[in-house]
Amino acid sequence: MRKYSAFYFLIIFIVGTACIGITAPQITQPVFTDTPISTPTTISDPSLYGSIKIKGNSEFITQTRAALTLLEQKDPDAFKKIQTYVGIIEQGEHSGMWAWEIPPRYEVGDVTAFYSVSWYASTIAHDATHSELYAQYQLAHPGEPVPEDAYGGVEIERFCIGYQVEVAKRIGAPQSEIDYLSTLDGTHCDVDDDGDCDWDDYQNRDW
Ligand SMILES: [Ca+2]
Ligand SMILES: [Ca+2]
Repeated sequence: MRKYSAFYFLIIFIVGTACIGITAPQITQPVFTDTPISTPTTISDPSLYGSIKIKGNSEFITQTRAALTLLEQKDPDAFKKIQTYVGIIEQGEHSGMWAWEIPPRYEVGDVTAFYSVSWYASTIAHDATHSELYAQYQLAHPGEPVPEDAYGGVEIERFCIGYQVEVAKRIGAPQSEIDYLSTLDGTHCDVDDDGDCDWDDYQNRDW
């Protein structure tokens, strides 16, 4: 008889424990059921980072996500500007900001994207500034065409490089990248050295 008593005690103990085990998750069930529905949909599409659409091969998407993560973590203000003024980041032959497109698109060549994560990140901030200037002019002059010198040209390049240096420092870019940026005088966009920054220059970009 003593053996049976011990047996029943054991059964009750197990059932009792099991009941607690079942009851506890039921209380928090709404949390557990809500989370798996919303989270995987955002994680499962690596080509979306916040509101930014990334277009390119898988290496490009991985590199772009790394650059955006660095900006988001180390320079939230720059990341906020990028989210506002860049809708698409697309792998391309050259690097340049298509500010007049809807949404604005930053086209990036592999030379720029794969030089380093910090370099790539700082160029995204640089080109978001071109797009920001375009959008600001448009907002201030509704219905008017946006002149090129409102968002491009040597003076604007200097302004964007200045901002890029600040971002590079905040995201912990190596000194070599900061030193290189400080050598740029804004004329890097004039690739064929004829005094302007036009379509010919864009086509001749090796970055
Ligand atoms: Ca030129
Ligand atoms: Ca020209």
